[in-house]
Amino acid sequence: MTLHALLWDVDGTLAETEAHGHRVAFNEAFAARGLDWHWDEARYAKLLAVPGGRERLIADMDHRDDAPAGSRQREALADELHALKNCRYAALVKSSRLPLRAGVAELLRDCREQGMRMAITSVTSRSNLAALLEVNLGAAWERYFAAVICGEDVDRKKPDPQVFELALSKLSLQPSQALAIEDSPAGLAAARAAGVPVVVTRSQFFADTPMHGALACGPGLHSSAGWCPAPVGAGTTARIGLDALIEWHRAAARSG
Ligand code: XBP
Ligand code: MG
Repeated sequence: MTLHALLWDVDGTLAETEAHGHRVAFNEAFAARGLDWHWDEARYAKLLAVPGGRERLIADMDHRDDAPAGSRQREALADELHALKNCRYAALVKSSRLPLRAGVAELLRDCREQGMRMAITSVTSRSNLAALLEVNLGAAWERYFAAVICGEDVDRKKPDPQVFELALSKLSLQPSQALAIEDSPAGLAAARAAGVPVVVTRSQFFADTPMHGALACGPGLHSSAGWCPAPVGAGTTARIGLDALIEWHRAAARSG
């Protein structure tokens, strides 16, 4: 089975956006709304089990005595905080504090040079994605991608497979013709539930999390060191390029 497209996750995969991006912006939103709430990195690491910023806010309120009592009021507050957070996040991104992860620009370049189609398969809000990619890839960032699927496009977020199913349908591909690049257990589960093979680049908050069922898993695309399985033919300093992804994909297709 030949590889026809790479499906890119955003938060944690294209860039380390959580600790110094979304988390900081959530805290700024709490302060702007006059709430004495603060998510430190330890609390945020736990909350990241819930994909989607709005959903994360509601999950946190379930554990707070000072959150609104009714579910309608909680949802209204979550909407308000989420909108504030996304504005703050865009401002943080525009101040260029969130670069692409090492090795990402090179893999994007491989794909463009070799005619490999790419899509975005993220459950983040479209405005967050646009802010991040405009700063890092330029105003014409959408030209990199044959499909862009975000949180607004789906009813159910990861680990539900919907984001991947939608991307495959837009690309007119079978799941086994694509390869997802993910950093989180929810992303891995979502892609696998859609039948899409997955390569995992570990991010800050999922550095030690078990990633069962990934074709390959490693600390980052910038180096072959620490990858399991090791990419065929690569020295330990060579980056993970499109050739390595194609080889992992081919080996998995061969073994059935
Ligand atoms: C990761 C997420 C997102 C972000 C916050 O998305 O769970 O919810 O943390 O973004 P992915 P929003 O890894 O699929 O890119 O606040 O816009 O939901
Ligand atoms: Mg992610």
